[in-house]
Amino acid sequence: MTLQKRYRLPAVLFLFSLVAALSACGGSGGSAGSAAAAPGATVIGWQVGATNVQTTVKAGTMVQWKSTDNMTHTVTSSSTPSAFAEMDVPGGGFSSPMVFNTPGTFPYFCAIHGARVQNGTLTVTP
Ligand SMILES: [Cu+2]
Repeated sequence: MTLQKRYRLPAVLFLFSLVAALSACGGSGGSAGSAAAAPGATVIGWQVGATNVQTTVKAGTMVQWKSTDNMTHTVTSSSTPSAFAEMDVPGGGFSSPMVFNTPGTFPYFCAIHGARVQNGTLTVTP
């Protein structure tokens, strides 16, 4: 085995992981959001500075997040593994409606502004 061969494989692996990381970052999230509230949806206000937002709903409830500061946000699960697909919240608009059928506690944050200034927990009861 030559010295050259020894170094070639790790370099290729590094490039592959870099491409994977970049494409994961470039993804625009699960949904583009919507302009209006869905009928019957529980609407959660979502803005920079909204921390420890606590909402409790019954299983089967439709939930939507609304940008109340006209800025674009995300609703991103902070569980590992992720408990739900990331949602985009367009500035001044709503996330796509999402029905939570499984009881549990779902912490989330905004991936654009960061968990420090934007985080909450959705609790779904049976
Ligand atoms: Cu945000």
